[in-house]
Amino acid sequence: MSNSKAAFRQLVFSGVQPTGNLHLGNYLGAIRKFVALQESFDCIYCVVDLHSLTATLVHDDLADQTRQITAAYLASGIDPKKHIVFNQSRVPQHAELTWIFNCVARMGWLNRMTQFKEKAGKDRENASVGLFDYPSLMAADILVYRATHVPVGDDQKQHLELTRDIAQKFNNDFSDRIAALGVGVEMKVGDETVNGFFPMTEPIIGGPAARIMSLRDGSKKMSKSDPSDLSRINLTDDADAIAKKIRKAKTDPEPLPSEEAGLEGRPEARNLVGIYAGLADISKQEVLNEFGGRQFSVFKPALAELAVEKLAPIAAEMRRISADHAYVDAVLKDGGERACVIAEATMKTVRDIVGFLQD
Ligand code: AQP
Repeated sequence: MSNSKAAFRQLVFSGVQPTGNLHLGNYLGAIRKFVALQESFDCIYCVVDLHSLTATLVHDDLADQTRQITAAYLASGIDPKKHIVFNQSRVPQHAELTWIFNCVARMGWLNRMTQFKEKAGKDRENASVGLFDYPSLMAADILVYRATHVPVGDDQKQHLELTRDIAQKFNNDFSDRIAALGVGVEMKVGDETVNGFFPMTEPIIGGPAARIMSLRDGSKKMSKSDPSDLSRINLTDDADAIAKKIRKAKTDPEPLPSEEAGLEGRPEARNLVGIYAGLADISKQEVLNEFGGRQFSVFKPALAELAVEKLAPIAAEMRRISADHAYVDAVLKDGGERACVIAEATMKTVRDIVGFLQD
């Protein structure tokens, strides 16, 4: 007997933490992809304020930072009427599903997460339980909407793999109940066709800008929490700041190579070429076709000009939108209400699958 549905609804989910100034890595690695995916998917884009407590528990300005990320979404071209834009804490089902996933996920799985190791550093005993559990909340964020696709930067790849592991274990552990309730969906897992409630979510990672590195150190990713502001280009930087940061970006003394293979072992050069390619929406090889053999004294001003051309309109629009608190708050409220309807429908079934007594 098979009373399962044939396929999952194709749905995109992703989020950004309100933990400080958005930078070029967040934009090229994530937000620009969010914008492009609107054309072919229904999308849910979240400002993940619950996650931000793992970075800083007591924020002076969490509400304003939440508005700032929302403004970046809208200024970049996300349409909050056709799609859903909201802040995570408005939808308590994320936290509810996290608890169930905490009981599905294994300590060994979370112990392997490199982001926890990097963020906790040497003082693991003093790291918050929330930081350790971050990937479980991320899995719940995605699966509470049964999202099939998640655009993220390369640094989130391991968390997406964990999300699939959690979905698969939930589907296996509760397979009899899922079948008895008739709430499963047929899907391929490896060579097998299985019937599960949660999809095996696909990450959307890639392109020349999947991992933008610090402008000061080509081995470290560009990050909001890097103490050096010169390490990143903020979306709100003005033209002078962008030009200065690119001028001061670390490089090596060689001219740019003509072939991509020549970027091997030159992390700073590879990073700047990747940034140019990401901004111009071309491949690294196409950048090298134009700049191969040229010195950084020629390439850096061209990169600065391109960055200003692409980012200045977004920065201006962000300033305009984020000043309009009433508008931003209304977008988040409306998005939260629509997200809640989907999340509650999932949780009602999850509660039945788990066996909780409910009305
Ligand atoms: N350097 C990067 N290159 C490409 N993509 C990146 N992302 C982050 N840094 C880069 C992607 O941006 C999205 C949102 O990230 P986030 O703010 O939720 O968390 P994060 O990855 O922890 O970002 P940061 O800037 O490094 O913040 P802090 O310093 O607070 O930890 C994600 O899709 C991420 O992959």
